Amino acid sequence: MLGQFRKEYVALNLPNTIVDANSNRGWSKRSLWRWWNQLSRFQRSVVYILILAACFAALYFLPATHPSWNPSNGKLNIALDRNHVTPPLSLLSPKKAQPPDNSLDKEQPAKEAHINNNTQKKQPMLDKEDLVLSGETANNNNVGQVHSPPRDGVKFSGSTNERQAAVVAAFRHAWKGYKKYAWGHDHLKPITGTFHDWFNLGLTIVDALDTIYIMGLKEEFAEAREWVANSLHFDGNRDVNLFEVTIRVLGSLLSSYHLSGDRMFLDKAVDLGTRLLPCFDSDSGVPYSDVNLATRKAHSPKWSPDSSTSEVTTIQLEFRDLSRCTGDPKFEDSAAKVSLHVHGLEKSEGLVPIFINANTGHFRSYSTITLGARGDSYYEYLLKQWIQTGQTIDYLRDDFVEAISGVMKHLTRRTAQNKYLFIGELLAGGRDFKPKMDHLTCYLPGTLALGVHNGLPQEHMQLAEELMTTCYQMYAQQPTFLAPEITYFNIQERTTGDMSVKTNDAHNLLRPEFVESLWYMYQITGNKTYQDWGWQIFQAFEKYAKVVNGYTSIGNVRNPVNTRPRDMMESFFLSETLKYLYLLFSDDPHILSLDKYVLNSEAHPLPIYDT
Ligand code: DMJ
Repeated sequence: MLGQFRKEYVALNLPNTIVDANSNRGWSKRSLWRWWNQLSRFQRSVVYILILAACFAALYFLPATHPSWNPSNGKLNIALDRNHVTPPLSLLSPKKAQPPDNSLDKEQPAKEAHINNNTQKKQPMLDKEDLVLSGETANNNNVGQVHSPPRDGVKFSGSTNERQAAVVAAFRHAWKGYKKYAWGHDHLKPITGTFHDWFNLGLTIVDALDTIYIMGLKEEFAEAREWVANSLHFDGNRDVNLFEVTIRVLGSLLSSYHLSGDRMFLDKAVDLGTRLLPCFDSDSGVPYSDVNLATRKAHSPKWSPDSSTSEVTTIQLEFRDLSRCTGDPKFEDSAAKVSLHVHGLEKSEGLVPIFINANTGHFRSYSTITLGARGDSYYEYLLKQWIQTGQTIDYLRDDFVEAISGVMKHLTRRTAQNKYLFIGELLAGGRDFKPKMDHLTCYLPGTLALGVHNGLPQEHMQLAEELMTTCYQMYAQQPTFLAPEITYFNIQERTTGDMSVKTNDAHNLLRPEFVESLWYMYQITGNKTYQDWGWQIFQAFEKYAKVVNGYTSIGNVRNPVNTRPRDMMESFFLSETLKYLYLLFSDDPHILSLDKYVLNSEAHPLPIYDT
């Protein structure tokens, strides 16, 4: 029996016997028929079974976009592969995006005239080899594509000069203190050698991940990765702020995924993103500010019925990227709708009030207009979303350009003495002008330069350069060479001094905005003065903020002999301030190319897509 079976098996080895590949001669129909007749019934049954099995295997393994047999209803289906779900780009098609009566289309020709023709629609973005596209390569857009980073990660050389090495040493010093006294907690309190928890998410570790990666600190990256993989959990019964957790945690996880190629970071990002989604379940789609990650219940801030405008409009880069990495459109859908909604609201020459109600979807009347706290990154994400999507969503660019015209017209003034240009605030729905500028506003010159780099009006660059001088003066005029949180400007004629600082505003939180702008300006202009300014500021941090166990925010920048240390090192010092300084001092001007990456509001680089 065994012998018979062996013989039959050999006789059924069709591919080798039917076609002689070398001679390219096949069997004739007759010989095939003769061969068939010589088979026993058993042998024929085996052939039938093999053919049937081959058919089933083909049906099973064919890509799901191909017609498939549905045994339950006996019909042919066209199934959608999960990796090929159409992302919500149709939602953002500029024509659909603009409500007819508020359409900017009418103004398009005038606006287009402001755009640099030579640089419009730049295309370099991510090189094809930088991206491994799973699924079919699509035509000219990202519909149906899922982006994956290079498997071995992006390569960085580590520090190449003394200034960079000094920044790395500062990072290590901060990291050492954090490890010793606050490991796994949100923030280090370096004076008392304790910690501070805000969301219980190990914020400093997570926020610093990509800085560590870019600096080439392998050991630190390994220990941080290990903590994220094993100890970062999102099921704690605690409210978190949607915006803060999105820019610091989601942004960093995604960035770390893109840079390192380590899928674990994406898995964590998906878990977190899913838990944040209930924020969008409001009547208007404008998100509530807070959510409990365990119960997934979202609500407005405890202190107000409204969300901050900058917060609800500074989550789109991250949620879009999460969709592009997973092929699941729900994240991008939810967040992009918010931008579209805000686009449709009435504004005053592109400028927005700082509060918006999640249920009604309306701005709070008479609230302040500012490029500082609660307003700032609304403008930043208009531009950066436009860049992230390959300059394909016109309304984002148009709203940005309109807003900057509004800023120039309504918010800028000059000091009486030295004619420094600054950006003030409008109170009571625009009735009163306040000559006050938050340090936060110093992000704007960098963002303007980024816009010009992408073809926006040259006059934005003049505004950027003037604001750089003013922001620099905000540092240089203090005896500590550190800027206060808020500066007031003197616009009355026949007065002396350009700026003043109130006691309650004299603190410095180790914020990044000015060094962020220095990096953009240096990258885009090549002017080394910006590097030198950054070096002066870095030295001031070394002198007045460095303590035995890390770096501390200080309470008074006006008094070098008593800076009143506040015993707090926020995660953005490692995530942003030190990262931007490190990038600023790089010998390689394209260490992080502005044509490949767009940095989120917390300095986490995300890829630029082509749509
Ligand atoms: C950071 O968390 C982000 O840059 C945010 O957009 C504004 N404030 C801080 C840093 O100052």
